[in-house]
Amino acid sequence: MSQQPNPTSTGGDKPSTAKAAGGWPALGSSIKHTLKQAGSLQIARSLLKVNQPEGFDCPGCAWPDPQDTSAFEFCENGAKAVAWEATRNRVTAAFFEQHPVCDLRQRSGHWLESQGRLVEPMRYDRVSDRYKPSAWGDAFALIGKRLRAIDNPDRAVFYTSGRTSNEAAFLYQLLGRRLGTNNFPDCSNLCHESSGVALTEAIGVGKGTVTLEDFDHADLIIVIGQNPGTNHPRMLTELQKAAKRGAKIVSVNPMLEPGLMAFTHPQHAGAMLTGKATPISSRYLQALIGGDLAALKGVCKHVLDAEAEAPGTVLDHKFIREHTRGFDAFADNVRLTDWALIEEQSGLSKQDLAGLADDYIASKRVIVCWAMGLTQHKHAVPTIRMIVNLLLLRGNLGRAGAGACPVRGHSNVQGDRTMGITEKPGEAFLSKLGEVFSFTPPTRHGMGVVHAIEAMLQTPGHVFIAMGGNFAAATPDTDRTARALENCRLTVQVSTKLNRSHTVVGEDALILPCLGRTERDVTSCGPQRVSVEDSMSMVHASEGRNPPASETLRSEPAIIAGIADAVFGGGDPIDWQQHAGDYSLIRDAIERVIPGFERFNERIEEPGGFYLGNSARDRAWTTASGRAQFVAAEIPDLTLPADQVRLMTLRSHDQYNTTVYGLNDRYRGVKGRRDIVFVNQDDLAERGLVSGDRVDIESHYADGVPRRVEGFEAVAYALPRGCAAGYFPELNPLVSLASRADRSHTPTSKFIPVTITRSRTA
Ligand SMILES: Nc1nc2c(c(=O)[nH]1)N[C@H]1C(S)=C(S)[C@@H](COP(=O)(O)OP(=O)(O)OC[C@H]3O[C@@H](n4cnc5c(=O)[nH]c(N)nc54)[C@H](O)[C@@H]3O)O[C@H]1N2
Ligand SMILES: Nc1nc2c(c(=O)[nH]1)N[C@H]1C(S)=C(S)[C@@H](COP(=O)(O)OP(=O)(O)OC[C@H]3O[C@@H](n4cnc5c(=O)[nH]c(N)nc54)[C@H](O)[C@@H]3O)O[C@H]1N2
Ligand SMILES: [Mo]
Repeated sequence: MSQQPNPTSTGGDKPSTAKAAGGWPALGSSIKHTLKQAGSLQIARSLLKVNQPEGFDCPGCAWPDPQDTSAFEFCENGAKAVAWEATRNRVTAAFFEQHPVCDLRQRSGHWLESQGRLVEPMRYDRVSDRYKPSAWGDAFALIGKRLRAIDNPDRAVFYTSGRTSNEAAFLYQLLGRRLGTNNFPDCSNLCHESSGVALTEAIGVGKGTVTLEDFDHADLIIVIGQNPGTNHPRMLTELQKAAKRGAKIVSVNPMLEPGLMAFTHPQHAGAMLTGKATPISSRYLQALIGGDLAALKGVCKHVLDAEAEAPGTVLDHKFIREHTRGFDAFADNVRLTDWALIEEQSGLSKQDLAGLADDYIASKRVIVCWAMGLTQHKHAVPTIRMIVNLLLLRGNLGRAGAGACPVRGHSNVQGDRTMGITEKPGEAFLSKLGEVFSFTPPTRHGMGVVHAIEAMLQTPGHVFIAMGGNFAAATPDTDRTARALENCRLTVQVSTKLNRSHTVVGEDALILPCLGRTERDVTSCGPQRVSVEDSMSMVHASEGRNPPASETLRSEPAIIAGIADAVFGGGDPIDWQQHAGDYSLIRDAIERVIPGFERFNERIEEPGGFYLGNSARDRAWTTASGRAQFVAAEIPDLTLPADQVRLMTLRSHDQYNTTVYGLNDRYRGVKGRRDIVFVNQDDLAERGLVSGDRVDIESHYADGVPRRVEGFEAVAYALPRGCAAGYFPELNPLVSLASRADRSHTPTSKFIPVTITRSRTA
């Protein structure tokens, strides 16, 4: 189904109120949030410091900052993230006295986080089923004891979420490897892992190849499987600028996302006063969920057909010859693929795909952006490789205004990987690390998220430490993951706010409260700052300005050093406390271990930071063949049994991952609830249901284990037949741990076969 940008729902009566993204309502709502959460003066001051050379990096998304940082380089959802951290509410020892864990377990994620900032270390007491205060020293001693007692270092699991700074991440991986394990599952495993795997195979580097400047030069920007209006609002500025100067923007998404259709810039008073929105997408292709591989292959087929009709005028033959391998096999495979199959499996007509192919051929410079709509699928890796195939056909890699742009999620998820937070570290990295710190790091690969959950399920006695995040809620198969955590000898959560993971405890459990990104971090050596890397490989400094939520809080590096001293007994050749006292020493070590960080301490002084570089951008292909690699991929058959539909789990406009700010999803027209499922109207009718009915949702996997959620409200929505959508994390209980993207092992959170039936509980 192809849609002209017409922001009304075609699927039903309910959320047909889709509006242009941005504008006054966006600004109004961020300010409301801000005032509700914190002292308004402090927040106003904080917001002025977001993404400024002298301020802190926005703890929201990983979209880069423009070089000319105007006074307000923040967006509605960035403002929410800042305000959420700066709340005046506190979770004190008295709170835990009042609320046993069995009570906390009954509360919603929204309620838990709304209680405010964690202020002191707490240890779980099984007898009273309550968290009780623990001195920092006692908490570290317990972790040290448990880590020393494990019979094998691979029984330790070090999870990382993507807000952790480069400095903390580097120290954290050093701790784990010094202990002897590469068990570093991280939120990347749940997020852009498929992009990393696909890009590394195809172009030798697992990161995006474009910089922000490229958006000023692109003639065509394809946004596929991403909802920037909600999740990367500052990207809309680039899309709007591009649209205004005549570049084409094509969206491929099963859901008609208002934020991809039109945009009003909240910082441009003119547009806001007149209410004039800039149309964004010039073409909107409503593919089937998981239909992107077929769709992209169809576009490639058109491009190859056009070349056959006018040889030498469409493909970049010189580029293909000099820079790539595998073209002939790829092209043969595409030619042999049937249009009927492409149309059936993508849900798009040959004509729709020809339109996109014509845009592609007419454009000199093309950028393709994507996010979770592609990565969290069984066929994610070949799908992303098909994006690269398409780009390679006309040399759209390593050229100004063109390239691959996986848009990252967490503000430092990319930096954490660069720092070595990975279960599969490279040999060069390990040997440098060993050389610089005089020890022998383990070379055995460790476990990513799903493998760690399986191991913890199977073998009791692991020690699980989480540097941020909300492991229990963000992972699939909620019940099994809970059992895996409960099987642990010790679970440790380093957190800023209370969340579901604190209610799922191992035999012993600790909550260690830490400073947030927005807060001042002063050690005995003076004020410290940290660094982060954005989605486009820019590394820059971040320095918190707000007073800490409590004097008791420690920084992440201080907590890591405390654990290290407790494990290694203080006599370790690595001086952990010294590093945690002076982050410039950590940066010196990073410079010695990781290429690209030469003169690190000096260069983060530069306003805007520095570019880490990307070999593929320079057309240096560090693949096995030394060339960029085309690959053929067969279109999978995604047909479901007649009674099933395919469900994707999404973010609302009022959440940051498992952090739920509020119960509205403004652009999609939803108010006051999250227990809903969006379904095509005809699919509802076929089941004797109408919008507003209560339904139960059950997923279906080969293991036959019943996984269901009950009493959700069905909402008719403009989705293709056979496609449904609902919110993450409420629907995570439906995702089987065994259902993963091929090769990247990313849980297939947007590829869930379900039946939707009238609720038994209604
Ligand atoms: N405000 C806010 N900002 C965020 C976050 C947040 O929760 N809140 N999270 C951060 C993180 S960690 C991440 S990873 C990013 C996530 O950013 P997104 O990837 O934009 O997030 P999702 O809500 O998961 O939305 C995925 C989009 O993909 C579409 N989609 C789903 N399946 C398919 C498919 O098969 N094909 C196609 N073509 N499209 C599909 C959905 O309709 C939806 O529009 O955002 C980051 N920024
Ligand atoms: N079904 C489904 N599941 C998904 C997804 C999906 O689209 N669908 N998306 C996946 C994706 S893309 C991601 S990235 C993961 C996210 O998974 P996580 O990164 O594990 O989860 P978050 O919700 O971002 O973590 C929120 C918690 O982090 C803590 N926190 C916040 N700031 C800080 C800080 O500065 N330091 C520390 N130490 N802690 C802090 C707070 O206590 C807060 O409660 O979820 C994944 N899970
Ligand atoms: Mo993410």
